[in-house]
Amino acid sequence: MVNMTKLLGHKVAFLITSNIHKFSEARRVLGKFGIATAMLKKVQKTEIQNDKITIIAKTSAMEAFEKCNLPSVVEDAGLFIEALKNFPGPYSSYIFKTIGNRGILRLMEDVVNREAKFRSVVAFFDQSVDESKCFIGEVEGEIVEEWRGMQGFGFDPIFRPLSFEKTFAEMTIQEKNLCSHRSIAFQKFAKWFVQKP
Ligand code: ITT
Repeated sequence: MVNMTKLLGHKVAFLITSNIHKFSEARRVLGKFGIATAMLKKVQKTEIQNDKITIIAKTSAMEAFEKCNLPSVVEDAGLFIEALKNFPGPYSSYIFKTIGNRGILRLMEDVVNREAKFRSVVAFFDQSVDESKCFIGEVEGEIVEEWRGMQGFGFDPIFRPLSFEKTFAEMTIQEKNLCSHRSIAFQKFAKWFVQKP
């Protein structure tokens, strides 16, 4: 059987996503490890009734492998706001599409504790593993008082990582990759993936 994680001598990660920003961030991280990244557009997402992003990512990677028969990488991320009891967490996509950043800022009006974190789970599945391999990255930070920055996507304009002055949306991809949840998770994945036979 052809080893699809290697093409023309290069390691290739097939990232299943419909988010081009996510792909651009991941591609740069994996490139540093000599891994090429191909984006496979997510056609349909099964709505899993589960509040753990790890389980969502693991299941999505297995489903993707079943559908396309390629070694599949899926990344699922969420924003967890402490004062809101970790909301929106696994519901981040839905909340972003509905109330968006303005809605989150409204919920956070007059809230003193602004602590929040992003969590990213990278899941890999192919015929060589019994269950999806998972790699987790987290970044601590805060929800800023006012929307700042035009770059990035999603909650980037309202999240400032600890020890940085800028929000994610005020950073270039390279700057965001110095500290982001996604970058940490993909680096862990890359270290495992380059060793994989
Ligand atoms: P997929 O096609 O890969 O699923 P997605 O955009 O739906 O892409 P996720 O489910 O992983 O991505 O993310 C859930 C939501 O959390 C997403 O809609 C974004 O708005 C937000 N999000 C995830 N990562 C983020 C990041 O690095 N910066 C800002 N917002 C992020």
